[in-house]
Amino acid sequence: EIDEEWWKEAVVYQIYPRSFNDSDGDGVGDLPGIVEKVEYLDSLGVDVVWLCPVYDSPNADNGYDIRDYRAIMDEFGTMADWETLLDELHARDIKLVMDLVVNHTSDEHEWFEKSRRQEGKYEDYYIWQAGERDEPPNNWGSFMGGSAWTFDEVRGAWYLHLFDEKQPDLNWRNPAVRADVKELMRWWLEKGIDGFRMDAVNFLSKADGLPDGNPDDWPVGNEHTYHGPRLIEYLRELYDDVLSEYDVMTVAEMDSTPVDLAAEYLGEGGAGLDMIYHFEHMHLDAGPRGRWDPEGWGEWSLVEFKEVMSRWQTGLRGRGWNAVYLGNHDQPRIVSRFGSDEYRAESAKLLATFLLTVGGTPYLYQGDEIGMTNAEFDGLDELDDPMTIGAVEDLIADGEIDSFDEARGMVNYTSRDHARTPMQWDGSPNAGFTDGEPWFAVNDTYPEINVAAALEDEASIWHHYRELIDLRHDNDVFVYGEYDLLLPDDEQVYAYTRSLDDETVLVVLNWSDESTRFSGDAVDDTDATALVGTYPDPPSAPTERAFRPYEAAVYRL
Ligand code: TEU
Repeated sequence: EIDEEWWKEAVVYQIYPRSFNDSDGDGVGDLPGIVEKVEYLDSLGVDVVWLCPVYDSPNADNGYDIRDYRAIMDEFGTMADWETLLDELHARDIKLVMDLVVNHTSDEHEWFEKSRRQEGKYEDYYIWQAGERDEPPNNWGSFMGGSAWTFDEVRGAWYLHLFDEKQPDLNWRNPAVRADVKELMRWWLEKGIDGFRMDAVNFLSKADGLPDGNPDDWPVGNEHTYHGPRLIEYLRELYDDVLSEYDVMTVAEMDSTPVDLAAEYLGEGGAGLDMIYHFEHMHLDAGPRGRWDPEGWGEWSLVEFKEVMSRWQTGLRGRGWNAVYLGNHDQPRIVSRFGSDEYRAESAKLLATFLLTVGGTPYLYQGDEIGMTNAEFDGLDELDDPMTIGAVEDLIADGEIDSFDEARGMVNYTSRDHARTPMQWDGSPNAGFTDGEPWFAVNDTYPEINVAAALEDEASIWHHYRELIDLRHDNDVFVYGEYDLLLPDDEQVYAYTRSLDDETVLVVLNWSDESTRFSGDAVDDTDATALVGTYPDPPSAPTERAFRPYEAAVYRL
């Protein structure tokens, strides 16, 4: 028995507001700019928008460092603009999910200002440690490079920041912190939002005693900060005291979550979360020492990818619901990573076919619907992302590399900045993103890769997304059907069926740049009909002839 829920049937579209659409010519995307594009989102057919942080912030991490949870960032507009956006989305039956960033605040948040001055109840709002100013409390490293500890001159003590030094970690052991978080969640829910994407929540509970971490890990100490002893209790408290009262969706970002642990976090029988972003497929192509290893990045195998995805598809059966994504604002572009720039259109359509036919709620990231690709960065001065910059600076400081040049390949493969170049709306200067000077350079592919061109071409990636979204909306088998992997050891073909009641669909993806046949011994395709294909003339039956490079097709059996 499957419980039907609106968020299981939804297609989610993620917006990174800074890079989406600028309405006032200051070079920064903004809320009125998104309002201008609501019609566009509706025409694509998405059901939910996940909006990355739009709160007041000094922008040490593009809004993931929040100064005031109840105010809108000046560059993005006003609360009235945000309300207009909510209304315009709701008028078209599109829901709005907000980013909830409560592992940390900005160091400019009022709570931190009071905490460093040890004012009243705020004294223990963050993770403070006494000690000498030249000896951090332990060896933990920050995601943004350097130590995870900064000595605060005002308080004369160290504070923990797993991310930038301007992102101090909140002390979740303190019930007053949890009460304040619950209050701000309720404040937004009462405004009528439809859910939260919960940022970095696997870090909320730190290990007792703050022990040193394995010095060879990245970041050092992560085994003591991921999935800490009280995490389930904290999540459950948010659910019991707030979330359970609203018909909203939650999706928690949780790096390094094995599927069995995910099952404990999901659902009313668990910690109450609806969905989790796991990262197992994000780790496949990292070097031996993680994402910022300048050696060995970029290698991954389809067999392993299928094993990971299938383990989650079947592992949550009856226990939870998947969130399916290939990219977001923290990852490189999906075509350049999991597809091929050379076979850009073909591979982008294959990736779309996968995202929209596999089990779980699909999350699309802005620009993927037109097949945007990675940019080319020639030096640190061309980058914005504090994580990439911190990683390269650490490699140089540790003597592992001498200069940016030795990290160039890695950066141009994996930097978070590839996802943050402005959205390419048309072929006019700055891709129609802004009339001013863009805050971040537009990818120079825009004369060819842009929304206007994609809308005009019936055979474009965009129209393929549109077709698949319709197909999913019209056929429950793509939402609720059981997933079964075929040919697990095939190095080129990813094929699976989805079955619901007496209906079975088959998805065949030639995930390679060479033609190959689908050896369909496992399925009976005598009555197969092609529903969607990525080339103009899909094989009429899956075994009829070879699949061309990156060719994908969906069949009803
Ligand atoms: O990302 C969290 C994050 O960086 C880790 O979960 C992940 O382990 C890392 O990306 C591995 O490469 C969220 C936001 O999505 C990100 O943009 C923010 O910078 C970060 O939190 C801090 O708020």
